[in-house]
Amino acid sequence: MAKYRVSPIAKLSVPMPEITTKPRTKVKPQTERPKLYKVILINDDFTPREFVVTVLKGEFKLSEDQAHRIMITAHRRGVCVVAVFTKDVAETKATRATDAGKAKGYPLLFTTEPEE
Ligand code: TYC
Repeated sequence: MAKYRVSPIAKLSVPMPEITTKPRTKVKPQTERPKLYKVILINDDFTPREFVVTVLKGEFKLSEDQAHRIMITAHRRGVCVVAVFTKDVAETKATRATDAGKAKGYPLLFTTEPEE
């Protein structure tokens, strides 16, 4: 009667390492916020104050009072942030507002710059 032999595979088998996994605590936000851009009003010596106010009200949907404050700030300090928007909207509004001045022969200028 043949004796059983221990299989060479069984002799070589090693215990499975115990793998522990740490649950993830930090999760990536599902929706990234779009970068915002400031529309900036630049002062000049020629555009009439009332025209600047009219453009601000028309293009940026500001009240008479808000538009007047922004115009006066740019007039006194040289520049004033009008509002912040996504890049496309900021650039479109700055261009349209600048073109409104150009159409009347004024050097009125609106620029855009990214928020920190
Ligand atoms: N400085 C202009 C004036 O005295 C008025 C003005 C204000 C023009 C703000 C541009 O961004 C401006 N008529």
